[in-house]
Amino acid sequence: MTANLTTILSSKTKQVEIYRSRPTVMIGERINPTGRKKVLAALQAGDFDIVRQDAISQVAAGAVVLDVNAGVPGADEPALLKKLMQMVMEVTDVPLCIDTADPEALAAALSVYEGKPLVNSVNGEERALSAVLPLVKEYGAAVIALCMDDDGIPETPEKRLAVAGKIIERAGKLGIPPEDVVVDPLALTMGAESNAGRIALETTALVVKEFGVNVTMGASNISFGLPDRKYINSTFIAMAIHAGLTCPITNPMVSEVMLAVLAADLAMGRDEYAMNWIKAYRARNKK
Ligand code: THG
Repeated sequence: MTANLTTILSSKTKQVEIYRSRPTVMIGERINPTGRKKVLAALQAGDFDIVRQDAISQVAAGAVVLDVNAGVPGADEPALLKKLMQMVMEVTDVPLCIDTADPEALAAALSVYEGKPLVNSVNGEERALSAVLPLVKEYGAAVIALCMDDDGIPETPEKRLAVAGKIIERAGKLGIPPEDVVVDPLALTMGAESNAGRIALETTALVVKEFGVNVTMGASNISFGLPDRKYINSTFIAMAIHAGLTCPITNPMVSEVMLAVLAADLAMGRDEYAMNWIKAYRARNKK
């Protein structure tokens, strides 16, 4: 059992600490045209209001970091990502999670970011490691390590653990400390593979035990294509928090999910005197 590590992210004015005995850090998923058709249509029409609105409303709902993805087919991703990030930084003051697979877009985004962002993401493919990790080091960022490599997504938790280990080691060689590597065990849709949830949960537990690093997940992926997603997502996220998840990328505006996170934090001893639970209760009942 390794000691739990603390990952620190920051914006110009705010610092966020990710640590296993502290409240779960919600990373808002909604600014993502690849994951949301409405955002895609708005961006294609040159309408950016939805981005500002999604930034403000996710923070109001409890997100303390915002994921920003600018994957619009045919668009100039470096320029668009920079623009979306600047827009989000104008209307909120939370740290950002830069969601791109394009190293050029990543470099552009890092150059305009003020603070310490979370780079989303690097994986174990040789090409990704050599393109992304030097940028992470240069800008002093933290990075999400996806448990997949040149051979694809491993089917067993042990093999995913090995990919995480490889990425942590490569990062270390460049001077990126393990606390700045946040592992993503990969939450895939359970509608297509009924073991997807279990594998993500078991990988999470192994990664925590072996490396003590923080763990993220695109936690809503799990229910793609299934009905009544909010019940699946809220149950799964509580289980993942028990396994060691510390900073899910998810939708804080789904109250079932937010309540499950608050209740799981309480059950895990991450909510001293139940302050967060009571605060959220009062906020709900004021309306
Ligand atoms: N790991 C990491 N980053 C990620 C993911 C991950 N980033 C992208 C994604 N996965 C997480 N983001 C989302 C965003 C939206 C949804 C799920 C994950 C989602 N969208 C609804 C849908 O598709 O049905 C909403 C659709 C809509 O409004 O149009 O569920 O795994 N590191």
